[in-house]
Amino acid sequence: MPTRPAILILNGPNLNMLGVRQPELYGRETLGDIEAACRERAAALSLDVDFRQSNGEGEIVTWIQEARGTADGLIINAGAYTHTSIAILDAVLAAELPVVEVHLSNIFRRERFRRHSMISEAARGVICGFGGQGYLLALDAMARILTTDDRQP
Ligand code: CA2
Repeated sequence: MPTRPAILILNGPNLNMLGVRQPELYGRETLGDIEAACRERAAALSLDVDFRQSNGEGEIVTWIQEARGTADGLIINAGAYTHTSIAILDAVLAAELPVVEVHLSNIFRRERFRRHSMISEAARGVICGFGGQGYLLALDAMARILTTDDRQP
């Protein structure tokens, strides 16, 4: 049986607090709830999912480096590092994988500093403002990217 495409889903700092604090901003779903929903959607799309969270920029960079050659696609919500991290941008560019960037909140209707993402220039697309559903939309988009011939980052 052919192996299923492997999708790495990375979550950045403080996203482990989802559903615990600030539900008015980020909703009541926990990161565990989002992971479970991703696993269900991935199974329906015949994708394998590796779902991780880290508060450390270096750890995220290392995971992205390791994804080169082991994963077929990357879905990333880098949290606040989205707006600051050249290191994560460089890692994503070097990974040469299709990337979908996700944000729970609509970063364009919040503080001005959230409107710029370092990562977007390396992403095939960006989904924001739909809460946890955004991850499922990202998986749908990734499945389509991987089933067309257009696998370039
Ligand atoms: O909207 C998103 O997904 C963000 O990536 C979330 C980040 C924020 O810095 C970005 O600008 C947009 C923050 C994640 C913090 O999540 C928390 C959840 C509950 C309680 C506290 C923080």
